[in-house]
Amino acid sequence: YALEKNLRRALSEQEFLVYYQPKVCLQTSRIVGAEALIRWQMPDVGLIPPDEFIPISEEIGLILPIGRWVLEQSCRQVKIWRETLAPELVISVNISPKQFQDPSLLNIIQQVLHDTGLPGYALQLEITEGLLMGELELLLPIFNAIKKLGISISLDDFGTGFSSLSYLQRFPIDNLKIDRSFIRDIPEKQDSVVLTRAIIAMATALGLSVTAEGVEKSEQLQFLTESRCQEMQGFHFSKPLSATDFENLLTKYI
Ligand code: G
Ligand code: G
Ligand code: NA
Ligand code: MN
Repeated sequence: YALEKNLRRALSEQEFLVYYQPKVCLQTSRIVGAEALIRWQMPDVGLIPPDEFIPISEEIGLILPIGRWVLEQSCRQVKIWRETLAPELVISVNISPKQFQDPSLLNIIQQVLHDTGLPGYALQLEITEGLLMGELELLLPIFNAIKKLGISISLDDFGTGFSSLSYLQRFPIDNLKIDRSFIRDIPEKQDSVVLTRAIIAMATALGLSVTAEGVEKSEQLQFLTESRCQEMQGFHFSKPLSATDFENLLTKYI
């Protein structure tokens, strides 16, 4: 209960921060995107990671205002970076399944794009496989409306859930994000090597782009380049950074 009270206060007292982790194009080695990752700067305690407060925020419904705040904050920031440092930067925002159950999600997204001036094609939504197990009839219209705004959709943590590959045909998905549990064991574990190659081949055949997350070593980078993966994210390149640090990184890459 104390946590719940603190979380409500965090929202009104603006104790949340957005961190940004770069996504790098394997072909050009340039930063092409950023994933927005929320942090809680709790007074006298320090920086609290999302794993410790997103699940409870989902339970108590606070994920709706928090999710809206992250979307607005990160779209506003990336609009500025596109104008000053990186004209083609795309922002990826994690969207909880609970946000998809909210009938006003589409309105909120439209409102945020309007208020921040960010074009829809500069926004990507990261969703998880669990969401796609919901009712197709309810979800598909929302997905289609999102796509009409030019927004792209990425399937996060791919390979870990109860993914049915038919989802990839039924929903207008643009990108697969290979879960870092596969990348972690490359090149040591043959299973992970084979599965990652297969995921990239399948995605390519379906016309989807692929992002590898959790890239930590240059051997992994080399493997992904040879396997024609398009994008990578991970500590090998950078951990998630504050807006100031991300901006410094962008400045170096001009
Ligand atoms: O940044 P970190 O690796 O600690 O993130 C842990 C988890 O929290 C990740 O799975 C990430 O998707 C999730 N997460 C981070 N920011 C957000 C957010 O703004 N909204 C939602 N729904 N999840 C987030
Ligand atoms: O579930 P999701 O993909 O949204 O998780 C993003 C989280 O992954 C972030 O919290 C980030 O800190 C973490 N992360 C990003 N890159 C790496 C990496 O190279 N290694 C590890 N162990 N974690 C990473
Ligand atoms: Na994510
Ligand atoms: Mn992920």
